Amino acid sequence: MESTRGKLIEILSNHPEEYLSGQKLSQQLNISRPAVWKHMKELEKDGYGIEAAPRKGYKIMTFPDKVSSNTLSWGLKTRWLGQEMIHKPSVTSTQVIAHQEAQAGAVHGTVIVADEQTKGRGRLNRSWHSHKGDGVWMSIILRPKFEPHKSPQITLLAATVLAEVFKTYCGISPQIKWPNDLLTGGKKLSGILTELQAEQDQINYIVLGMGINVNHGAEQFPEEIVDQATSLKIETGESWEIHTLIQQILNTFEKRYEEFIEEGFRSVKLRWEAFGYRIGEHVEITTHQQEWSALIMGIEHDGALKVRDEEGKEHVLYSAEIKW
Ligand code: BT5
Repeated sequence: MESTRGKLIEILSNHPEEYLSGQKLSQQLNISRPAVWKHMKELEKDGYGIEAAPRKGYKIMTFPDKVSSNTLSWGLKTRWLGQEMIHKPSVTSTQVIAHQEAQAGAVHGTVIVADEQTKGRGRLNRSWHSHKGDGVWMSIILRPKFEPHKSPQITLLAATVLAEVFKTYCGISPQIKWPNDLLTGGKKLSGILTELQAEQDQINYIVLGMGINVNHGAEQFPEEIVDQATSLKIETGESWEIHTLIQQILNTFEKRYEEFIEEGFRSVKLRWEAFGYRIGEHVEITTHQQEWSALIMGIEHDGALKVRDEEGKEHVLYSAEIKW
């Protein structure tokens, strides 16, 4: 993060054992000493523990476990994703804010994060429960140059990114239920919602929403989903810092998105199938409100679901619901 406060935190954290004088900091940052003091107060508001010792200077004592646009940005290793970071304590849905921001011209890679959503949404007008402070409720604005028909591939890409982070960073073994559910232990840990604003052959923007249950105990889930929902804490027995988890996701997403743009869906497909839910098994599927049995074969080169019905006939599905 290139802002003055970002530089200040970088200097302080590079000198964990030392007091740095207000004068030295003001010279390094090219700002006045009162301005240094003001930034320190802002850092304290963000949850940083700063010790100010007379005649010695400032020293950082503790880092915050708090989500703010500052804590989300510090330490983020991306080049474009999340360089514009919007954090809100409470929103109806980060998707709604993202659409507003995108329509007002927000740049590719803008990220919107909320502590709470009062009207979080899933697909097909379903709702998404977003308990305050316990999860990742985030939307990313993308402005890709590819054709609109490829946009569902972004959902699958996002699912592989989350699966990769859950596996490598949190040490769990997630599965991806086509197209947008992340499951672990047979329960839903995370959901993805991709919304598109496009003309016939051109995407204006995509809003990619990700919801992850992080520090919920079972008692935080409403009754209607408690049997089917889980959280990282339930699965691992540990609490997770939300802003650090978001940074892991953004760092990984930027890398995988760039690979996808350069190499196409091939790299996503391989990774997706490695995490695919019940590949090679018989499941119940709903398409156009009809339920039928099928064997999941995998996904097509474009991300569609490939199944074989009971008569042995193969189908390529662009819209379907797999029953758990
Ligand atoms: C999804 O829809 O799974 C997409 C969820 C996307 C949520 C993110 S949060 C940030 C951004 N802002 C939003 O407003 N949305 C996005 P779908 O596949 O339709 O699944 C919805 C169903 O999952 C619901 O009908 C419930 O059965 C179940 N559900 C709702 N909340 C849940 C939760 N927190 N954990 C697990 N399952 C949940």
